[in-house]
Amino acid sequence: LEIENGLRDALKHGGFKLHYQPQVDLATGSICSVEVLLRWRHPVLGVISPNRFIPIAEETKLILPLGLWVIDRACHQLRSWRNDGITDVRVAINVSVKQLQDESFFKALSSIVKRHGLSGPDIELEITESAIMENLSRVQAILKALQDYGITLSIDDFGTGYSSLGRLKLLPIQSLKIDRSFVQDIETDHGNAKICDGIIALGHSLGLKIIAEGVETEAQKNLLQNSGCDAIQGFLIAKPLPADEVAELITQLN
Ligand code: G
Ligand code: G
Ligand code: NA
Ligand code: MN
Repeated sequence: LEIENGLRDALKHGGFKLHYQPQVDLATGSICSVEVLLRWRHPVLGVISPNRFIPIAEETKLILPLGLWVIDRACHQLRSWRNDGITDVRVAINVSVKQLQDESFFKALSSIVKRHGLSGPDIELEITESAIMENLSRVQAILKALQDYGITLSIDDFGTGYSSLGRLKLLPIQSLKIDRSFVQDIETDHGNAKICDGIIALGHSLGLKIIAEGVETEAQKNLLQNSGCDAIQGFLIAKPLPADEVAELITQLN
């Protein structure tokens, strides 16, 4: 309850911040997208991870206004970067399945995007594999609407859920993000290296782009690149950073 009240208060009084973690296209070496990650410091409890407060926001439906706040601020930031001449990045925003199930979501999202002078293809949404697979029939229509609007969809934490090939093929998605747990020790764990290879081959056979999360070393990057992975994200490039710091990095690399 302390967290719930804290969330309500932070929504009202501007207690949240966004950080941005770059995703690098391995073919060009430049930053193609930045993942938007919510940050919150509770006035008494201190910094609380989204892993802890997002589930509470979902249970209490606070995820609906909070999710729209994230989309609005991320679009505002992207607009500001565009105005400063950073034209070649997109934002990847995490969404909860609770947001996708909300009937007013698409209209709210598209009006925010438009208000900032952006369009669907400027935005990527990330949704976890388990969330999407457990609610497949309930989210088909919204996913289709998002795709028609030009928004691309990524499956986050891929490999940790239970996607059948048949269901994966039916989803209007454009990319898979290999979960960090498979990437972490690919240099030493032969099994995990095989899993990464398998996800890359599977994804490519379905016409999907593959992003590896949690890449921390040059050796991991090289292994992934040799396996045909399209993009990487992780501490090797940068940790999640405040907007001004990520802009500096984009200017350097792109
Ligand atoms: O990098 P970090 O520890 O902040 O991320 C923890 C988890 O919280 C990740 O799984 C990430 O996808 C999730 N997360 C971060 N920001 C958001 C957000 O704005 N909305 C949702 N739904 N999840 C988020
Ligand atoms: O669930 P999701 O993949 O969105 O979680 C993102 C989380 O992973 C964030 O907490 C972020 O800080 C963390 N993260 C991002 N890159 C790395 C990395 O290279 N190594 C580790 N250990 N964590 C990372
Ligand atoms: Na994510
Ligand atoms: Mn992830």
